[in-house]
Amino acid sequence: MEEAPKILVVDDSKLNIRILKELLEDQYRLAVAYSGEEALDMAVVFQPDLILLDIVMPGMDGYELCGKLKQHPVTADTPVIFITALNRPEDEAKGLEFGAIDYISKPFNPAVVKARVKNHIELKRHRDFLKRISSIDGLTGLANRRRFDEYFEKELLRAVRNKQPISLMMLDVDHFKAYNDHYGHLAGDECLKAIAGALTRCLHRPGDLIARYGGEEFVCLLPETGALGAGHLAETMREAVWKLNMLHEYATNDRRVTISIGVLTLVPSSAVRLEELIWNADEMLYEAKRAGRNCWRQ
Ligand code: GH3
Ligand code: MG
Ligand code: MG
Ligand code: MG
Repeated sequence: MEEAPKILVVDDSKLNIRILKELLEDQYRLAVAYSGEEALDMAVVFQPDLILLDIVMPGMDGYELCGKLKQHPVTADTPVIFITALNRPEDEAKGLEFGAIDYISKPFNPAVVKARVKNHIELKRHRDFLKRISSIDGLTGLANRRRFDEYFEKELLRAVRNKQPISLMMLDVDHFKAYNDHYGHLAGDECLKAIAGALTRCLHRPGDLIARYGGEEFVCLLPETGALGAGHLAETMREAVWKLNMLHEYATNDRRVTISIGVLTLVPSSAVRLEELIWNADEMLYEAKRAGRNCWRQ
């Protein structure tokens, strides 16, 4: 069963909180905060699907809090609904300008509040879903190239800042055209899924990312990993695919499905460009292909 959506209710009045709690607690998981300052910390930890926000509070008011939430990477996409006694149009306009998705004036009608909350949470879930699938490769379930490029860009900057090495691997299935030609495209797809699974099981560090880069090519990014570690992992991955023991009668060498890997390690300078690194890792992959496939080069 799907877990109930989470709502953070922010209001300095205990009475208001109690009313909203009674209205919503049977359908949602609720957290409450009595001030803007408290809400800011809580929103980051609790990660609600929606925030119901009062405006007039001592200390940080609702507008200011809303602006801060919209600037924080964790809460920027969390919908905020103002629920407030301020009922002039200019208050409402200001609330919406601060990034709120909706504005409800008190006294409110409970059924209307419930309906608006429900609609906004559905929209949020739909947005989350679209965001998730836009970064995933449909066949293998790995990250796709878009996600990889985004991550790579970020990690490259971090490596430059921290003067840490970073390693990049390009992995390509050997003689895959022959595999498709002889076993059919569907079998080819199954083969790619099995390889994706085997490669994923080789990774154990949270910062490592493997993605499907295109067709039968995968790419792997290893932050804070030097040449030795990357070489070890390349060998582990090569072996993992070999051990899948998938018959490939038309492979020139081993009669099973294998991969070749190009490995690149560097401590990047700020001048380095992503395309250049991919190109260099590709060169290493080409070396591995020339050396007979089912091997890695760095
Ligand atoms: P090499 O060992 O030099 O890498 O040879 P190769 O045959 O693997 O390389 P080539 O680039 O000639 O062929 C890649 C093949 O991968 C061609 C294409 O039909 C197949 N392919 C690419 N994407 C998919 C896919 O999503 N599913 C399936 N089944 N096949 C794919
Ligand atoms: Mg108040
Ligand atoms: Mg290829
Ligand atoms: Mg290939």
